[in-house]
Amino acid sequence: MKEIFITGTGFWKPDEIVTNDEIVNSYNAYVDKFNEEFKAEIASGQKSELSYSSSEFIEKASGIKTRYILDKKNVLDPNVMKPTTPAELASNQSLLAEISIIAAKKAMEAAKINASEIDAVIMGTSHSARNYPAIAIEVQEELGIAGYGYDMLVGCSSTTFAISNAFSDISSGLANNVLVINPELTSPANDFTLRDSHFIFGDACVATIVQSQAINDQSFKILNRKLVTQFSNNIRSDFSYMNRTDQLDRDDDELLFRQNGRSVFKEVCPMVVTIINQQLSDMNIDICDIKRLWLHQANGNMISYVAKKLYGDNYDEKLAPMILAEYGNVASAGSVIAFNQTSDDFISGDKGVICSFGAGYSICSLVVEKV
Ligand code: CO8
Repeated sequence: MKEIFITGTGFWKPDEIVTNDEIVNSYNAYVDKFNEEFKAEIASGQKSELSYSSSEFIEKASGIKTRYILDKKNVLDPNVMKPTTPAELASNQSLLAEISIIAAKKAMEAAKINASEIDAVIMGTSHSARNYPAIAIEVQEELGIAGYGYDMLVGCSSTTFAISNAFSDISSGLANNVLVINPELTSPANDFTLRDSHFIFGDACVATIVQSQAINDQSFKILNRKLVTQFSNNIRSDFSYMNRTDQLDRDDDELLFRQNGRSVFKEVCPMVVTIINQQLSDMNIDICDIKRLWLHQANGNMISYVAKKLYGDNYDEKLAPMILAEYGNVASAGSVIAFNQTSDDFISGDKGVICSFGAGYSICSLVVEKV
């Protein structure tokens, strides 16, 4: 069995940070505008009056304090409430490719590897900019990488599933060195006029180099992978090429991200605990020997639920970092950005778990060890 390593990671985030107060003020201005505009419909019961959002609720319910968003001005404008993005045309570089290239260059620099040494590019994301040609192939061409590239969609587990695919491609002999890219532009898919989810997401992109050799002393060996999916409609995005033919005539906004957040919380957290426990038990590893859990960054209460069940109620918060306080939920990029930000203190032999969970449902847990 080949040994396979994560040898470097890098990430991109937008320049502008948006605080809870800023996003709440914008939402509440939208509420005032809506309630005034639809006063008659609200009075006759045809429409429901909207209620204010609050920073206190957001921080308590999610742990999120800020997020980085692509086009702050338009997202916060109560008359717009969405970002504007450059046109995706054959003549332009795709925005997903552009941010992937920035993250990829940082990952390649961290791994000390050149494009000419990479054999494949795998792009995983919860929303792609187009059906084809693959963003991975565009990035491959732009960076001058030989071999092959492909895109895959696995919701919030797209990053870890893509790393797992890189592992499989390397262990089967298809490739030696793989670039995994995970652009997560969530803001175009987020309905900023929805009170229960307007605050959740941030934009980001992460890139990971997966190799058949630990070429630097920053590398982490991937010891084990565990992947589980279970169908659920509790997180859905219905945006599809079939919207034009399904005769439902739904507005764009109705096709965006929707979730039953409380059910997701209740159903997914116990699954994650069971999966990590099973995985560690199969490997004969005690949880005390896991120095850090880099968990999916959707909600701080979910992270502490999982960490408490695994480590015990009085666990040290450093064991399960919450980068979501600064970045928000950056979909599948979250667990690997947490790994990127909080793995510098690992010494040879230290072990950690990178675990994503969310839409699908999809869960992927990777046990890694510092070389
Ligand atoms: N301000 C003030 N009050 C609010 C607000 C608000 N903004 N929103 C809701 N409330 C109120 C509700 O009306 C309710 O009031 P009442 O009790 O009087 O009925 C009360 O607060 C409680 O509401 P909830 O039960 O909805 O609140 P929760 O405590 O469950 O918190 C969360 C809501 C934060 C959404 C929480 O349920 C959660 O995070 N769940 C997990 C969700 C999750 O992990 N989802 C996965 C996300 S999907 C993903 O990660 C990738 C998807 C792809 C990217 C998508 C791009 C757009």
